[in-house]
Amino acid sequence: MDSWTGHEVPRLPGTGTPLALFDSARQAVAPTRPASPATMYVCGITPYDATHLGHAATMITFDLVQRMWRDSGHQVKYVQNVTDVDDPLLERATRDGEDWVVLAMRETALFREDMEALRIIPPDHYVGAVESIPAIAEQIRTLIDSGAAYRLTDGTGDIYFDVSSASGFGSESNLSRDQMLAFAAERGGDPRRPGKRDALDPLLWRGARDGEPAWEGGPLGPGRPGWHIECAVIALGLLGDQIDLQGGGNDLIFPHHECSAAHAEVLTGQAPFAAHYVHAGMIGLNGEKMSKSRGNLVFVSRMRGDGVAPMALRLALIAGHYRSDRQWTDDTLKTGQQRLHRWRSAARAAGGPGGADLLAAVRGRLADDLDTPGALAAIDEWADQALAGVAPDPHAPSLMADVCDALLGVRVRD
Ligand code: 5CA
Ligand code: ZN
Repeated sequence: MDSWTGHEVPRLPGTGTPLALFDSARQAVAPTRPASPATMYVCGITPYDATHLGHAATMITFDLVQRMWRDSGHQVKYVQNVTDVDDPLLERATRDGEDWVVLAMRETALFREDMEALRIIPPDHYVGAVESIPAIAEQIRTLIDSGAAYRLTDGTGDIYFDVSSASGFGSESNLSRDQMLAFAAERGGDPRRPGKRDALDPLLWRGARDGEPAWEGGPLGPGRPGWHIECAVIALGLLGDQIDLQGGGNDLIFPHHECSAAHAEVLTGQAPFAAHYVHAGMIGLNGEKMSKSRGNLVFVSRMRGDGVAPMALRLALIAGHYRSDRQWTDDTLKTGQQRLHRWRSAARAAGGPGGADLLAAVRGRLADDLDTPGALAAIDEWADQALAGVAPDPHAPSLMADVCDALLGVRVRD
């Protein structure tokens, strides 16, 4: 499906700093060593509601990764999916008496608008689950042929992945079996379903049910794909057998990324599927994770409609470290707005302290597992001095604006 429109990213002088990121599999910050091109897959929205600040924060996180890699001279190939058929989408459409296709199209269109407003560099491929069904069905057939998948005998036509076929199962999330069982139950899995070989086996193909959309699956029978196989197949098809980074929010560590990695590794015979599994913290409101099921959402489109500058939202969301779960409050927004105002004034100053030092500081902070609080502090300090008229290098404000634009995606020029 169509992506959104990007914008020019300024080239910065000198050489970028190699990026290190926390990898959930290794449980440590490790240098990224991207291939040529660098390959990144980020789990995108299930479009049954508008984009909220949590989605935005996660998308901004991976936008920063892309900007850091580009700054270091890497070409980046970026793929993001849209889960445009799945239980929550169908349930919402039924609840509201709406056509699920229309609902998905409308919310995806709004997401694109929000991403563009937030200056997120668009993915090279923005791919829906529905358009990927033939490829997904083919890979499920391969899994069945190799004995890694099996059909339940209860007449539903449902097909499951046998987790025992994946020798590395568990290595992405590092959880105990009890924790895995609890997360599976909480996040779309069905550990209590009878007839499975292992309670953790995830659904690959859901046989057709009355009142639900279904597609021809050839030998699979009519049905629709499960969730984890969607991301595995889209990533493998467009990015290759092993990728540099799989990303998403930390709600996807298990079962989603564990299972999609297991699918991919069994299909390709190569491990690890991703060199880095990178997870953004949850944005919460009133003490709870922002989520559609809880209904405590702050929508990006609503804030834009209220006249909030997208760049202030961006600054507000990166004021905390991407990995920390953090609460959204009125103060978070206010601080972002004040910072944007101050940075814009400073970018208009006649001069400022040396821009090269600022560039080195921001590169250094971001290269260290995207330390945005550190990067913002360096720019704040520069802005204070520029506004105080200290050390007036006349080229510094222009470089500062380019640094904000290229590395943080924050436009401070009028
Ligand atoms: N379609 C699947 C991924 S394949 C999905 O999780 N969709 S979603 O709409 O629920 O979330 C889209 C992305 O935003 C995912 O990467 C998810 O991890 C992330 N996300 C969801 N809620 C939050 C939140 N409150 N804070 C930060 N990120 C979030
Ligand atoms: Zn996904």
